[in-house]
Amino acid sequence: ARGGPRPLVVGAKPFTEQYVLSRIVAGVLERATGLPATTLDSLGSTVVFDGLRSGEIDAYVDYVGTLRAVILGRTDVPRDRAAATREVREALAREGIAVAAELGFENTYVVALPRAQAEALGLEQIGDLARHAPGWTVGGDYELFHRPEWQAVVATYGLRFASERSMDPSLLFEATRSGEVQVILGYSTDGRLDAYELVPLVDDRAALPPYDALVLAGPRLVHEYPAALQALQALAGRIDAAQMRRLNAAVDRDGLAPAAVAAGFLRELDARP
Ligand code: PBE
Repeated sequence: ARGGPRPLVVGAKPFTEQYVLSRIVAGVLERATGLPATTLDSLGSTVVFDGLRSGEIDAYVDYVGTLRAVILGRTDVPRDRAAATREVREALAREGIAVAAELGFENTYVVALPRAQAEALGLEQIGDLARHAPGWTVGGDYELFHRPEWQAVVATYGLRFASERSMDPSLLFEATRSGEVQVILGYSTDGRLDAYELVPLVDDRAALPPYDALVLAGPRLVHEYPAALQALQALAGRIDAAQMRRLNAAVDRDGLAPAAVAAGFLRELDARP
């Protein structure tokens, strides 16, 4: 049998940002513990959280609104951003999970469509879609249409689409070009919104919660590797939305590997501690 402790495991949901951030977190953990850290990709929100809670996964990045909706089952939209984060922190602490760092950006769902179409029809706010929705197909990732946030958007703005199409989030953008879908629920930190000339509609009635990104640490890090937890704290406030969009674009637009983008980020972090 092989001796020594098992490698640390960092989880990732199935989209670019998660691939990049998991490799950043893994890099920090390796340096702080001397243990190898592997990444486990393409897990759904519930699966990755359960893995963290049970100790199969040691860390991953999740978002305040997601944790509130999917994990705590809260469907109301919090008024106060800091209070929402605090509420999530406290609930996680009761499960033996620590928030190691608030990264400094949010990644919210954005309702977006081709700019030319939005301008031609005079669409600016999500509610402006109500008239067109019955003739349109909306695209989203594999979780969206089962999530309470989608129910909230649909109910708040009275939207009834002709159909809903789930797909890999990396295909959503091309689907607006091919005409397979007319509207998407993309991610606000996606590096391709501009390149595909998509315009986000304003959530003027605040149907969506805040989605601030948190690095979560599981029981094993909390109890056995306090130095690792401390090392992750160095990531607090180090990635704003513009930076995250650049990291995502380096993968999705420029074709770099997530591991290479993560390594570049860590080198820069070292250069300006
Ligand atoms: N989000 C937007 C999703 C995907 C991107 C952060 C709300 C989530 O992972 O929960």
